[in-house]
Amino acid sequence: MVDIKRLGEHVGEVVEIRGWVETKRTHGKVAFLVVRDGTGILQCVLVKSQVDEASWETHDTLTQECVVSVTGEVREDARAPGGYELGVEKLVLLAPSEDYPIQPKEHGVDFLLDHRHLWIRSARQRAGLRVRAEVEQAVHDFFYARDFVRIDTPILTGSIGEHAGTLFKTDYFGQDAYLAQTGQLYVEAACPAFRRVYCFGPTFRAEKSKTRRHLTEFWMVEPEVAFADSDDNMRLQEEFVSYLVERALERCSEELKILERDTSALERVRPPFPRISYSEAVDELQAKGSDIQWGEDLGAPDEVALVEDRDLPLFVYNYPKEAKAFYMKENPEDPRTVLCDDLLAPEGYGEIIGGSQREDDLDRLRERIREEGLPEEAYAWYLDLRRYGTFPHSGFGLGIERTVAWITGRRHIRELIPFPRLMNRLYP
Ligand code: NSS
Repeated sequence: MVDIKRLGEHVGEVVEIRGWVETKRTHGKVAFLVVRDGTGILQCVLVKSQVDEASWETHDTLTQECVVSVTGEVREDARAPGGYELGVEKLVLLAPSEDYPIQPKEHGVDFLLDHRHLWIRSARQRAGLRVRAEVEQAVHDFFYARDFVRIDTPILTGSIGEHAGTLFKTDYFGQDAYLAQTGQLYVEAACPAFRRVYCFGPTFRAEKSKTRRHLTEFWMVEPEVAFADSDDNMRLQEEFVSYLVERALERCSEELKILERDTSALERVRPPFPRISYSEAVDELQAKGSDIQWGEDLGAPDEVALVEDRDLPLFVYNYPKEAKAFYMKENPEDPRTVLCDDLLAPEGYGEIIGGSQREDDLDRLRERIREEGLPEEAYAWYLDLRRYGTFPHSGFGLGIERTVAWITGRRHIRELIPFPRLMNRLYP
């Protein structure tokens, strides 16, 4: 048995492939099957006079998504998808598939999400998920090449990582535990051990919003670097994002074509990215007619308005303290603000990264924990990091689904995770 992807190495040979039937067309004594084996799709041509009777009879019974074994000669054919076709000699049905629910017609999105376990076989879903897998691989390659050590952080935690409002709480042998909103506090602890670290895993937020940008379970990559300030942090972000885009362009051109992504905008994504301060952003938004007031966090429409005339991702830095998390370092030049940044993707995709320099002063950090009303006991270990050899450090979190939605040009991030978890969806 050979992979469809490798057929180029077998031109002129008789090979067997196994896979799922996508379509079948019969014109009198000739039939065309399109078979998918997970590595590619292949057109298989059956001529009644050239196959045994059993094979021809079998072809008659084939339905969408049944599994077949097809044996035949590999022929080069520029018009065929993938560039090759199979001149069938033998066809065997390996498993039936009756009344496949997803038909080649328009289905409502709820129906498709209810059938997500089958929907992921469809061409566009496959393309999106393959880009995701490439981007994930690129994440590891990027950090590995730069001497980062990967740290796997816990999913069950006792301290709140971001904000109390979106916690999934569970009982941990009589104690409260939370599903991790972030791995950040733990990569900060690993920083003095390895200097450059990152974690990459699922994170959880009980988001009560049903937007196209929110999942309750999403994957986040979070690097943390010792002796890096907020500027260094933004430089790492622009290099990182440019690399992810470049890798997708380089290795997923077929998939981006299937998704009808206009890649010209992506090709321009190179460092440096423009930067504006939060205060400048507020001025810009007010000039555009928004009623945002200094101090408020930017909403999704604000983010869209800021990027609409720009074709590169945009950094907005140094937000007001009250709009951001407790661990961010106060800006010495304007204590109303913190040393942080959000990276907004172009084309209306909004925030894909949140990052900051961390508060490294023990007393200030303790004060912030108190101000936020967080339980200090749960952060004793985190405060220890400032007690025993504190150091300036910065890091950020990039949301994989939002990033891949932007790269693939898909509107809704739920399509870029194999099995999305949304406020009203735990099935399948
Ligand atoms: O809340 S963040 O802005 N930042 C953090 O969690 C920090 N602890 C990261 C760090 O500095 N190590 O989230 C970071 C990114 C954000 O920009 C989005 O791209 C993504 O995580 N994110 C989400 N994606 C999908 N769904 C939801 N609900 C979501 N929330 C954040």
